[in-house]
Amino acid sequence: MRGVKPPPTSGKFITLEGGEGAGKTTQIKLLADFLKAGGLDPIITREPGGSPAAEVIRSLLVEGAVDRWQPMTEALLNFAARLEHVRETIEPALTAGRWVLCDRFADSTVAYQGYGHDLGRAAIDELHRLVLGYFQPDLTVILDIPVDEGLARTRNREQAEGSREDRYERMDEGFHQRLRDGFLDIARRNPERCVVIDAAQEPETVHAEIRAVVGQRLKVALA
Ligand code: T5A
Repeated sequence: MRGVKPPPTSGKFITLEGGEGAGKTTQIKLLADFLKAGGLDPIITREPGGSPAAEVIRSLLVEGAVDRWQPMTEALLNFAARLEHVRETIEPALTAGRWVLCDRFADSTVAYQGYGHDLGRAAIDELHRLVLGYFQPDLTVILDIPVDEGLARTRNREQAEGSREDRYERMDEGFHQRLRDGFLDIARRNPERCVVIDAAQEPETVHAEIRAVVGQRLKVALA
């Protein structure tokens, strides 16, 4: 599959990216509801995970200590899960003409393992080409929020739900700042694919900006 370009599709592939607590899950649901109201039938999916085999790999990744794996092992596991996810879930949906809304994709490996864990962008890009060729989203929305605000949101949610901290939330502030800078760098390097949105705003304001960007970038008239 190396170097193979994706098949022609009529569906659209949109990814939402950002650091911890940026609001991706919240915004994907709002976008899906909006698209459904407009007559589309989008699927919502997520990474790591999104297909039966990829969910098995997710359980290895999201459980346990943050230093359970070498950073390169983590990158390899994320790409192994991603290959399953793309082949089993994303490509079939796109080929069937459906829109795919994905909570995190390959930019998260660039940001977390490449920038956060210092593997470097080039190593992750090389891995991407090896595993997925030139397959990329049609549009990537990067939800940008100051580190302390994003972490405060996730901690409030955990207190409200009584859930435990995500393993990456335990990393130091320098790590989270590298993530934020990494996502902004990805956006600068890929202006045709990526749009940065200020995620510190009210959820409805963020949603309205995402709707506008989807309409403009994908050249679709959305009610
Ligand atoms: N990872 C992933 C890698 O290291 N490498 C990779 O290649 C990939 C793909 C996945 C972890 O794996 C790492 C990154 C992650 O650490 P996960 O469990 O899937 O972990 O969790 P996350 O993707 O980090 O998602 P979260 O659920 O933690 O955050 P979201 O989805 O960005 O935020 P959301 O919508 O759940 O909102 C968080 C809280 O804030 C509130 C919400 O109600 C919620 O309580 N909120 C707002 N509050 C105020 N104003 C707004 N605008 C708000 N929007 C949301």
